[in-house]
Amino acid sequence: MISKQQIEEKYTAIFEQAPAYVVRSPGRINIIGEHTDYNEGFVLPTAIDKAIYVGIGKRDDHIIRLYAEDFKEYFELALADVHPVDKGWPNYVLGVVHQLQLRGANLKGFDMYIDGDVPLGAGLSSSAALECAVGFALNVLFDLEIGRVDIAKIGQLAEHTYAGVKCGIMDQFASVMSKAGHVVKLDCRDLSFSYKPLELDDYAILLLNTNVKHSLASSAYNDRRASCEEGVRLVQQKFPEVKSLRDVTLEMLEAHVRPVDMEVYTKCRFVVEENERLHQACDALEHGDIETVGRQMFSAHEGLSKEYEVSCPELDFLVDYVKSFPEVIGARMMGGGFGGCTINLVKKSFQDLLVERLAPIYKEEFDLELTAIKVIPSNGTELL
Ligand code: GAF
Repeated sequence: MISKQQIEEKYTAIFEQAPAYVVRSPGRINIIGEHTDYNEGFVLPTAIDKAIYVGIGKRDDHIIRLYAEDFKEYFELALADVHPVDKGWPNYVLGVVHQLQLRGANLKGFDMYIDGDVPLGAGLSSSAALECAVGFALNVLFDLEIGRVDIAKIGQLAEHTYAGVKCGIMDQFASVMSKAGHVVKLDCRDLSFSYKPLELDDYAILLLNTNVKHSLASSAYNDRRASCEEGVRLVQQKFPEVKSLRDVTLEMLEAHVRPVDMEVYTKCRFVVEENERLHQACDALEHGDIETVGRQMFSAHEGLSKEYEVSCPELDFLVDYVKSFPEVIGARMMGGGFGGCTINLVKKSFQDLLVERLAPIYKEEFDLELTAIKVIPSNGTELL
């Protein structure tokens, strides 16, 4: 946790006056429903108690000045000259500014200080958290009167245009809309949603961070999305009413995609099955049947690894290893893939022992540290 006072002090030291506002925008986990969001399916995420924090204040000119604590770096640009830059992190701010400009928002210059405790590259959506923090902060600073869901959509568009990842809406929606102690069941077609209490009895959610992010992540993500669109295009030749994989059945895939393109078929089948797994897990959660939730998580990992092919040896190793313990009832890779964290449903009393046993074995196998992260389902973006 980073306090409001810490952000205010740092901001003041850098920009020589106090910030007008401090905003906290969290990272997220997702219980199940991976790569379903951009196929208009369902997801089951929630925000966590790790967040990006920004301090923001107005300037008298039309300059944007940024400081990122993680990189100890400044960045400056005129509002009239906003464009994607080579350096990574400013793009998440500039992308949001650009989207607001496209909507005709009346922005002036501002100073922004950025800090956070969401581990970067761990698949916990630090980038979405930053986009939403920026959108939320500019909204209050310039009285833009933009609603929360629109802030999420602006963040998603920023990711498409300034980070080059054609992501779905899950991460930004979870960051902005989550409610403490609950998961959000989100229909990514019309963005209708409901909150479900996350009651896990004797179990806890434990994240295991592989501490790797393989470089093909963004391009492979966009490739998977393209495969899904190709599958839809093939089905549409027979069923023009089909809009996305959400409307597609396994029978349709079998008849109209499999004979044409086995690769596309396998990817699409994963998405259709994953959406089904989500519904079953969600029903089980509502009935307190945690074991079924866990089983669905294990089978989601199988699909993500073998069919959708977005896992990596480090993630597969962690999921395989925990399977041998009766105290771990579910585990899978989480998020886009190719690194980051696994999400595990573990008996509360067994969490520390599990990490103690697993960390040296993981180190031996990959020469990498394993980091365990205990998370608490938390509220979405807020003004501190
Ligand atoms: C990434 C994306 F940003 C999300 O939109 C989602 O597609 C996820 O990967 C996979 O479920 O986090």
